[in-house]
Amino acid sequence: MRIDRVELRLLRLPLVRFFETSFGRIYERPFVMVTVNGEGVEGVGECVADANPFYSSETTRTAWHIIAEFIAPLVLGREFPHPRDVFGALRGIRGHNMAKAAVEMATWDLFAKQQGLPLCRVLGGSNALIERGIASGVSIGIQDSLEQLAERIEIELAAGYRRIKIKIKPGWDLSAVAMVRSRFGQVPLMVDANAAYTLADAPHLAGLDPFALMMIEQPLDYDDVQDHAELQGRLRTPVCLDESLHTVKIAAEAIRVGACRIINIKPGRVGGHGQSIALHDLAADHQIPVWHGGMLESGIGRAHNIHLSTLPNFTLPGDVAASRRYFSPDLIDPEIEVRPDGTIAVPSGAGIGVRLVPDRIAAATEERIELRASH
Ligand code: OSB
Ligand code: MG
Repeated sequence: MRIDRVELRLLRLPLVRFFETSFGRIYERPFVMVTVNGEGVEGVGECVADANPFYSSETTRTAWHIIAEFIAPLVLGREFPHPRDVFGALRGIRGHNMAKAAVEMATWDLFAKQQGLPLCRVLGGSNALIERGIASGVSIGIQDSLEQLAERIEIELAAGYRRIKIKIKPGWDLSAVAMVRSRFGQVPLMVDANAAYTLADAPHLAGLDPFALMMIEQPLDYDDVQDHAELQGRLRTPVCLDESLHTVKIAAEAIRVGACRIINIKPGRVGGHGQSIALHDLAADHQIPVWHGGMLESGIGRAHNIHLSTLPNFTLPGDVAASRRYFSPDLIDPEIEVRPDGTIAVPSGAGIGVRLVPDRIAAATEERIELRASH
């Protein structure tokens, strides 16, 4: 596989509804779309960095800079035997996993298209999950009132989703969970704090234990492992790590010290599909279940996530949901839909297997650059 061209587009799409986490409320999603071309075939990827550095240190602007100035020169004109070799070729660049992932994932799409295979087959998806489809859950942001939260949950359960995740922060935690349990009974439920607490809150967080949550996601600092291990020792609720696990090595450390019993995998956070497969396999070796996280992706990133979610240790429903919860219209047609049984079909065409709509991409594009191999 030889990469001859890299195109970057800065796109902006309005969200169907605002999304609020412990670090703030957003109404639109800017992101970088990456297209790579090689030997007449094209692959696409989506950079999940947002406008602000609140989830992680990367932003759409840092990703643009790092891809254009540092990543593209390392991949252009170069021959890669396999897309799993791309991440290693970028090892001289410290961090910037979201920027790396966007390019790396585009090369997987390109490679799968060259092979004429759906991406899930190239990634190592299990036949059972490819045939059944992936189990879908929803992530519901912080709302203005418990009544509005109840309305949202009602709509999502009616659509078939297999588990509810609610975002929490100090002041919007125990009361929200208590409301969900009293209105919706034993629905599969988890919470995500996006690093809003400290170890001093352990007694407060233990107040969640009686609600039998599937897990609490990233309660403590975004790069912490040790305090999470301490916290897990004081909670019955399983701790799941998201933000903290930005490398496979840190995930190994987290497993060793007992900082998490469940792992959220987002390819953007770890540097792409290759690192996600490594993290998936590490977790499987330790009997740690994984699920696929979401970053409010457009149909491009969403399709990538669906394919990755077919690996066999993705045994819990992910945050990979229907397009229409986020963007209307999305950049792809047909859009990604959830079926009444709460599963999403795996696209069967070559590569990510979804059709991009050029007019919609053009209309959402604010900036565009093209980089080519010089030899
Ligand atoms: O922590 O999982 C998270 C969205 C943006 C940034 C971080 C997170 C999220 C979500 C949304 O929870 C998941 C989705 O629906 O795409
Ligand atoms: Mg999270």
